[in-house]
Amino acid sequence: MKGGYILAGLATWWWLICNPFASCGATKGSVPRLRLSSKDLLATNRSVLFLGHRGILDFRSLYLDEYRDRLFIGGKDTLYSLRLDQTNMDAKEIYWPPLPGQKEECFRKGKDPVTECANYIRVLYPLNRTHLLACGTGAFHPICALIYVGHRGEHVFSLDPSSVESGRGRCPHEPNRAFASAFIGGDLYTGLTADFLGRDSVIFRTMGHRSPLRTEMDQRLLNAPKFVAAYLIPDNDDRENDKVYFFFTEKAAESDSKGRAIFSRVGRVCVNDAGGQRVLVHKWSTFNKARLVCSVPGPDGIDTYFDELEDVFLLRTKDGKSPEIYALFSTISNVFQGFAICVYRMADIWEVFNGPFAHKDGPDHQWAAYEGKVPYPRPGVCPSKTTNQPSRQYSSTKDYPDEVLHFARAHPLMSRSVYPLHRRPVLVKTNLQHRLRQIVVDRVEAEDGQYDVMFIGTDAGSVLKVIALQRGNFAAAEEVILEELQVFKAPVPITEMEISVKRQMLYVGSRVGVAQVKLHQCETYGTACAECCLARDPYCAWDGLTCTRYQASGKRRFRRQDIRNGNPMHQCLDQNLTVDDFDSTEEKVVYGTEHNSTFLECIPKSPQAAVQWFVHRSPEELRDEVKTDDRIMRTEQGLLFRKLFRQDAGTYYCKAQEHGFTQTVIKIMLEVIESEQLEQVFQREQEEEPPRPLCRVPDPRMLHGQRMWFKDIMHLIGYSNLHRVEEYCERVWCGDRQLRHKGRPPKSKNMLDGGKKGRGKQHGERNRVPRQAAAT
Ligand SMILES: *[C@@H]1O[C@H](CO)[C@@H](O)[C@H](O)[C@H]1NC(C)=O
Ligand SMILES: *[C@@H]1O[C@H](CO)[C@@H](O)[C@H](O)[C@H]1NC(C)=O
Ligand SMILES: *[C@@H]1O[C@H](CO)[C@@H](O)[C@H](O)[C@H]1NC(C)=O
Ligand SMILES: CC(=O)N[C@H]1CO[C@H](CO)[C@@H](O)[C@@H]1O
Repeated sequence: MKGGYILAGLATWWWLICNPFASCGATKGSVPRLRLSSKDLLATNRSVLFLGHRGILDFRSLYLDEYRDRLFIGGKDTLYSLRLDQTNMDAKEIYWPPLPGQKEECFRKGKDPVTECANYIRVLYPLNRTHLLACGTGAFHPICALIYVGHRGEHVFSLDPSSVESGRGRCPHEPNRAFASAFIGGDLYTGLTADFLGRDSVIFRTMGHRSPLRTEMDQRLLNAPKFVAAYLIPDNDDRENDKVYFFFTEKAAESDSKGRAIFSRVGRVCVNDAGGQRVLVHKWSTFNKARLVCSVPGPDGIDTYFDELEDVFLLRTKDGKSPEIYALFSTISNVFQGFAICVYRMADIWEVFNGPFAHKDGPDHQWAAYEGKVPYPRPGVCPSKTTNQPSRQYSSTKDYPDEVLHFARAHPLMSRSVYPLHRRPVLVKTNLQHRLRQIVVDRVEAEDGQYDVMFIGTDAGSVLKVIALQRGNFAAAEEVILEELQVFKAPVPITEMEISVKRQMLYVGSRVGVAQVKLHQCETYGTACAECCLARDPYCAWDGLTCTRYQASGKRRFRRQDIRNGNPMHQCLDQNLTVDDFDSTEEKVVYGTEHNSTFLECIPKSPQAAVQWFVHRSPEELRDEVKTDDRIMRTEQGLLFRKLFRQDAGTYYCKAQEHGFTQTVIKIMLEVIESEQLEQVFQREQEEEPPRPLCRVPDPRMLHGQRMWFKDIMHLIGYSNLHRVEEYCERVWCGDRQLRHKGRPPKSKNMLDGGKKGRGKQHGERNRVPRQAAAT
């Protein structure tokens, strides 16, 4: 059976790679339209970094407080409070180490003193108007405490030492193990392993006025689960029906592959569960779970499943009812690694929970839908007005008949699975260099409708901003990667993401720190209508003058946007489609020596653009497309002359073309130094002090696969004479730089003085509750 599965997987894998709709890595659509480095992001104020007071945060948790305009951050032995309404953020810190003796105890029990035996703050929730609840691992001895944060407008931050108590069941022992929690009405709901050895996997309710509850230790309920998220999602207006949903993966008992398979689940409990009276005392009596399926149909009818849940985001709708669930899945086998995002509707989840229970008569029987009589009240139904009728008074789960509780205990799993919207993922990524870890989604109003903009955090410190365009119900969605933001310079995994629609900001956490990143910065796309249009960013539109934030409710102004097609021909015809303003294009002068190689660099802002080179050799001649051959080659980074001739001198134009929009990226004046002229220079040079090495030969990697051409240059100059190589570089390759010799003015002015001229390159409410669920 297993062999068959792998083969099927392989067949589908090829299909995924080769199907243009399945967003292959090879198609242009899966290349980000704009890539911004962490330096770019900081320089343009797109992002602000907070790395703690000692340079490394060892970040674990955050709570975005929109009411107080503050950001609370939990790290290793520390808590921070930042003010979001001030540019300097005024960071305040609380030092909170493990209880005395716990560090030593942790070390004695064989844990790592540096990476484990500390108090990693993993739980942060608002308790009431003045206090936060914080819990940490306490060096494998979880602790909780109350933090005084003051009223709105004040910036106070202190830990109440008298409030420190055991955090067992509220916070994991481990600094990194996956866990999920939600704080609802003063009760903390957690899905975690609650013991030192990490064996007791359990869903808990603790703290508040409701009685503490837990799941029984029973593999039918939870089987080595990895918890991902927990949310309160009301069924309807009746608060008595409120349920908390847990999203996790676990070993799947019902799969054919003898318990090896991992399935993703959605599980739920009633908020007003009080446990049983004789059976299931202090245990959940309303727990049910169902499989979450996210798969791609293959051409042969065999699906590829993405079974490992990575992250879940609850996209709340305007009316607060029926949120949509965005889930990020992975599948990693020795055959292939892939990621998929599936969207689930609550209506589909409710239907599965209202459907048949999964049942198995004995070890030798198959799993099937339970067809016998289900006792009343149906297991999983919360006690409410419906169950509390004069004839049968079930006002609490404690009143439920033992028969109901026995049935519930034996049938936690639903027979049917939950399938995603359109029965397929909205996004599939297969041949990625990095893994996808986190997702948040913003539903954005654009000129032609609503778009769900996905922000996906990778394990390489970057965030992808993506939209999936659905064309009809059955076709696979088209993926458009709007931007790739390298939020952290280091390739660290992103472990937490939070969105503030109110502030139009993204909060991104990784081990090293937390970044505040603007959701959009429309001017980055460029200064022409076509550039704005090609960006296809639902946040941005051309207002007649610049690329700016699109405001659906704003004054009716001239606005251009084409997210569906990104076709500037339609949108910008009356605007200048060809930004061919030669005078204002950045101009460079490059010197090359006759008979030697030279390189003209041109990297368009959009990797999706096609490049064309034109040359204007003399005023009498017309502008001509550069003919490439063995001697003149086009590379991804520019134009390479293996051997330069006198007649190559002229002005070169690098033009980028994308969807009919043409733009001159750079204008390069190439001057050819004739060999005799050069000899003279070298002779004169020898009589004076040799220049300081300033060499800036293009990195051979830049020539990407063209390494041998670089070798050509070295060969021409001769390896033995390195001093001359440096001189040569300084004069020719660094032609766009002034020489900076101490107190010595540049010589041979006409040859050495190159430089950039002209203008510089343009660099490039809804009611939503924070994802860790709302407090009262
Ligand atoms: C970034 O913000 C700082 C401080 O607010 C400001 O001085 C600077 O001019 C801004 N830079 C840009 C490129 O907007
Ligand atoms: C919040 O809770 C703490 C601890 O129970 C209490 O001391 C404080 O008075 C409460 N604050 C408000 C505003 O209720
Ligand atoms: C188009 O370009 C020309 C010359 O480059 C300029 O004079 C004109 O104002 C531009 N028109 C628009 C609508 O931007
Ligand atoms: C400056 C320099 O290295 N010039 C070289 C250009 O190529 C010829 C051979 O074609 C060499 O002799 C020069 O030294």
